[in-house]
Amino acid sequence: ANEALFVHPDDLRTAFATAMSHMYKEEVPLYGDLVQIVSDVNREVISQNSIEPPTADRLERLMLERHGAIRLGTPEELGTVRRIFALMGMQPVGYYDLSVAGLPMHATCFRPICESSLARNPFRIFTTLLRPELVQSDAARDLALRLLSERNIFSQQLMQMLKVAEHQDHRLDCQQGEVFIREALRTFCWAPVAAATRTEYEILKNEHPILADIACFQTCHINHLTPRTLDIGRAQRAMQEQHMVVKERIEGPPSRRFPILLRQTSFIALEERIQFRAGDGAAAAADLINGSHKARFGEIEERGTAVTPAGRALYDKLLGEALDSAQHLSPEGVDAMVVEKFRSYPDTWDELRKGGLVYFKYRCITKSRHHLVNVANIPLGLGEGKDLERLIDAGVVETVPITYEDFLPFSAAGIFQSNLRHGSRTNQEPLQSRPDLDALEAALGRSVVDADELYAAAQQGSLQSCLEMLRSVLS
Ligand code: OOG
Ligand code: NI
Repeated sequence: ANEALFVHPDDLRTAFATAMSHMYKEEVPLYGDLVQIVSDVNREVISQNSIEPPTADRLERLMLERHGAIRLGTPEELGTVRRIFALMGMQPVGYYDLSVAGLPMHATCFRPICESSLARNPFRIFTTLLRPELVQSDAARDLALRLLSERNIFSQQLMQMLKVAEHQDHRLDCQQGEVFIREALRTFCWAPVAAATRTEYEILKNEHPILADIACFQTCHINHLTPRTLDIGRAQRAMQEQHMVVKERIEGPPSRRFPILLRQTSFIALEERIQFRAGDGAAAAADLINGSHKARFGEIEERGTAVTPAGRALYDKLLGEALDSAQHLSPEGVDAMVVEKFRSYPDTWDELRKGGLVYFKYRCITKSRHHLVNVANIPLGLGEGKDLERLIDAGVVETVPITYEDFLPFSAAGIFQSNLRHGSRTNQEPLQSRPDLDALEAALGRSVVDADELYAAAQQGSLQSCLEMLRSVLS
């Protein structure tokens, strides 16, 4: 085969993400409005704050950047989805136990992991998998499993392309790439004719609304696509001005001078028309029965710096304390409590970095030997520890925050909850359960990547090349 004919996985991912965004705009026009709001806000922020966006990421990446979410029913579905995303350079990163929030599911995030791919397009898909063992009613569980066993969400041509790619060192040429994207979109599109009857749908929905969404349809529809905003407060106000029904609170940390992790909010899932299969006993079996379903919503997010395990422990502690003491408060009361508690989360770059709370990259910005030796007084035999602080103080080495590329399980749970109708078991009542990483990895057919290891390696790698650079200038 001619090497030059193969599409680079980064390009395949961008083509797929773009096609997905077009499809979702057609399906949910309000998503198009959201993208417009976010791009207007981003432009304003950039023009008001100087040319550079207030993030380490380039504007080009920012405009492309989206994450989406899908909900899968079976381990086999997850296994195939893993193969689909692998061709686009996306790997499963992290394990999210959603049972802590009363959801019978666990999740991972498919995303690129190497720095150059992340810089080109960090497209991510938050992917949940049903855990039938956490469904309490035997009848509902059996019904869900039967419906899932009867569906096939992957077209033959898609399966064919996966095989072809796997015989070509996991690559596709342009023409194959086009077929692949077209067929992959079918898996994630909206199919408003349910594979269930109204009664079956109701049984699942009464058990847990998420169960009806997972098991009653012939596709695993993408349920949102999220653009990244530079100012979530401003974007949220713009959403309200356009009369979108917006979730009551922004999830995640409060607004800060040095943003960490991610803040998210959404417009509430739309009530959409669907059709149910007529029951077997119905007179005219071909007739479809009108109904409606709520699953798809629009979300925006603001991303900050990735935090170390110590930074994460502090985040979890403060958020936990805030939510515990705010249990009976209004959404505004909860926000005020979160702001109050987070006063003890350092918010200067120096404290965050020296306290080992965030991940960042070292960048050498002086390459002149004269400057290093005579102006910055850097010793010729450069060591690591103290010298590094001196290099930073002298402006020879600069530190750049590393963007958080992942998700937050409690924010995800908050997003889920606000999109489920208020029903019996939906209000954060924890299920009796434990995480089950082994089961998720067995379904994937591989292990999940540890996000912390990626951030730590990026930080360490930048330190190494920075020191090598300085040593070579000084030698
Ligand atoms: C996924 C919700 C989680 C996020 O951004 O945390 C999520 C879902 O509703 O399927 O997308
Ligand atoms: Ni999301």
